[in-house]
Amino acid sequence: MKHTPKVAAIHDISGYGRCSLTVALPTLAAMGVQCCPMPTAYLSAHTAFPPSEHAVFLDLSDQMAETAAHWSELHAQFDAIYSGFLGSARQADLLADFIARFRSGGETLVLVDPVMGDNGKPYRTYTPELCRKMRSLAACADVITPNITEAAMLLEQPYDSMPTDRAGLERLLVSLSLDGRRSVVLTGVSLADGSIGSACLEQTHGEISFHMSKEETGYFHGTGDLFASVLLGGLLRGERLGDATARAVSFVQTCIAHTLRMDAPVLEGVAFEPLLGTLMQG
Ligand code: PXL
Repeated sequence: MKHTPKVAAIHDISGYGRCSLTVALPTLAAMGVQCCPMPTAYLSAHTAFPPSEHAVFLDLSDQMAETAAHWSELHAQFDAIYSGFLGSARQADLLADFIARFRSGGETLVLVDPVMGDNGKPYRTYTPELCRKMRSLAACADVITPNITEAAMLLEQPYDSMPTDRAGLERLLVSLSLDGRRSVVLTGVSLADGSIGSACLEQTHGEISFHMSKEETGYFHGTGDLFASVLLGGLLRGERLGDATARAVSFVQTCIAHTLRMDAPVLEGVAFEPLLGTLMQG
C-alpha cells in the first residue's frame, strides 16, 4: 500500500473565520495527506475581525515546546513541516528548533508561509521583532509562499518599490530564492487587468513560471492558507512546483467564485468545503 505522507502543521487555530489550521487540516486530508497539528495559538476569531474586549488569544508557546519533546520521544517523522501565522516572536525560535530537530536530511520538505501582512501593511499582531524572526525562519525553508507585501518585508524593501512587470517579478523571485537556495511561490501577482495568480521559481532547475486565472472581485481572508495547503498537498503527491502552483491558483479562484455566488460574508473566508472533493482525484 502507498505510504500516506505526514505533515507537521504549525499554525494558529482560529475558531471563527476560515484560516490557518481550519483550512490546512481539511485541505491536506482531502489530498490524501495526514496532518499532525501543532497549534501556535487559539483565537476566538482571526485578527481581521474588529477588535473586541471578548476576543480570546491564547498563546500556546509552552505547549509547542512540550509537544515537540513528546513527538521526539515518539520518534515522530514527517514528510513535511508546514508553518504559517505565528502568535509571538518566541514561536519563531521554537519553530526554528523544531525544524532543526525534525528535518531529516533532504527527506523532509520545509514549507514556510511567511504570513506577516497583506495589501502593503503588516497584520495587527506582527511586531518588527516578529517580522525579523520570520525572515530568519524563512531562510531555512525549502519553499516559501509570500504575497507581494510579505516579499517586500522579507527583502526589507518598501512595498511601493515592488515590481509589477514580468522581468521585474522574475528578478524579485531570484532575490527571494536567496540565489537559488530555496523555491519561491509568489502570490497575488497580476500582469494584466482582470487576471491574477502566482509566479514561481523552482530551486532545483531555476525554472520560472507564471500561473494566472480570472481575477474575482473582493478580498477574502485565509486564501493564502488555502493556497499554501493545496500547493503542499500537490508537492507531497510528487507534482513539480509549477504544476502544484497551477492547481493551487485554479482551486483558490474556483472557491472564491463559488463564495461570491453564495454571497457569503467575506470575513468568514472562502467556502471551500463543497469543493474539497475536486482535490481528491490526483
Ligand atoms: O490567513 C492568515 C492568518 C492566519 N491566522 C490568523 C490571522 C491571519 C491573518 O490575519 O489573523 C489568526
